[in-house]
Amino acid sequence: MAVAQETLQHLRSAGLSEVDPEIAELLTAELERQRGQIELIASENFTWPSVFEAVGSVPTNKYAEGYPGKRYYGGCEVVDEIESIAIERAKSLFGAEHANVQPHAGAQANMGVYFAALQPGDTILSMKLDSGGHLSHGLKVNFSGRLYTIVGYGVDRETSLVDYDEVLALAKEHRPKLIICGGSAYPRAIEADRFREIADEVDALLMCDMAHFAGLVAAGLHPNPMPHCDFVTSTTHKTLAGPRAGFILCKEEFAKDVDRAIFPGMQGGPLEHTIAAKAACFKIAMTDAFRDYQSQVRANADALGETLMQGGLDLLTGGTDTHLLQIDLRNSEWTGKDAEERLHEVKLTVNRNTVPFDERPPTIGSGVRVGTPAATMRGFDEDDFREVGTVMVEALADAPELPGLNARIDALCAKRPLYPGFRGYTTYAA
Ligand code: DSN
Repeated sequence: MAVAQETLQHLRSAGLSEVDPEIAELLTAELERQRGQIELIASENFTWPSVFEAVGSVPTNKYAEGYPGKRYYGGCEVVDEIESIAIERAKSLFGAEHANVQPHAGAQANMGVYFAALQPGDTILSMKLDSGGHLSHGLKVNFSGRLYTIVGYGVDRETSLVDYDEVLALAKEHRPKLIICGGSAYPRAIEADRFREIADEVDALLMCDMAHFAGLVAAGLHPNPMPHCDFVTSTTHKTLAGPRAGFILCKEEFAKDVDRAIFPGMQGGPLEHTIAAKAACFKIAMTDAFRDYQSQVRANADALGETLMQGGLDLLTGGTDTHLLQIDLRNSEWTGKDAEERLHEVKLTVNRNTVPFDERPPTIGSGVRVGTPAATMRGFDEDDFREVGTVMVEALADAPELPGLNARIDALCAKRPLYPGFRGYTTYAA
């Protein structure tokens, strides 16, 4: 069958569903997927409609290499204002002397700090991946592990908590130029003040990667690492609930180095539409409503943790101070991979994870990481999370009645609709 030739005139005004129905249908399918399951991946969230609007906005058309007032392109007067507002809001939200809001994602934020603070070959002391660190903190196959000498600290075998004596001993032995605290799968508060004492003893710089708990910091529910650190990096799309992106905070003395590291060091044109969305995200994060949301994220994490433990599952550290929990499956029949797949069957979306001293490879893992930010965003309260926890326990028991568990998750999803009123991507047209 002949496909009608698109006219330039039509393309100039047509919406996605007209131009590319295949992709529009898949976007709607993804919306329905998100609506029809319970999102428990600790690093994911459902962002605000206002953020969607900014991400889909006209600065996507604009090149703006450089920084506000110092660009390499004309026509930057409006995006200069947008980026300056985002910078000021980031500084004020976290009490930072300097902010760079251009990193495209968390890994780029971390890379920006390394490029600003280190030379290739310098030593970084960071948390091992299986203890809760992140691949951009020094995994061998990541740029961080390839460019720098990495020394990893772990957690205590009994408590699964950071062993500060070990961190100090390793710092004294290896004299790192940079110490990193924070990670992706550590359920307890990051004590940046204690890391600062260690960094001072060995004259090291200190960076905190607060990507996971930045929203809790903004809400005053997790200690702010900024007063103790030279650099703080973050994403904006996890607990912060903003666009998929990153940013760096630092002391003024490192401002120029950080800015130069990001541009021209490693990125070209900043994504000013995403920076507009970051500005909106920071504004929302300053409100009482956001504090209420984060308080509910925390309360829900405690309710879920208690339910899982009452149901016989082990949690690393026996609970959480944050939005995330690590289920330790080593005393069960389950691997992380199998548990992830079983939970998927009852529409609970999680990710497998290694646990400290894991003998299984990361592709299998002996843990499952869960978090409460996304479901809390659609209105889940403690009772809802107790029901989620009960379904998880039953799904991981012997011979579960899967259709019944599925029906219970369907009921929760119907009770707490995601983006009610949003009809998907089939009616958008200019
Ligand atoms: N930050 C990671 C996570 O926590 O899922 C992804 O790289």
